[in-house]
Amino acid sequence: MGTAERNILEFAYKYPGKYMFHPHQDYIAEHGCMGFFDVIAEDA
Ligand SMILES: [Cu+2]
Repeated sequence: MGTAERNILEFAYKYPGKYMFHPHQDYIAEHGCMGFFDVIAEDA
């Protein structure tokens, strides 16, 4: 995605946990841009 672009993504993880994501554009990656998905177990 480009700067200021927005999208809706739907996906599932097999296991709960903390999953890091980050951009691959050098300038912002080198400045520490990153986030985490906090994945919780789905109620049965
Ligand atoms: Cu990467």
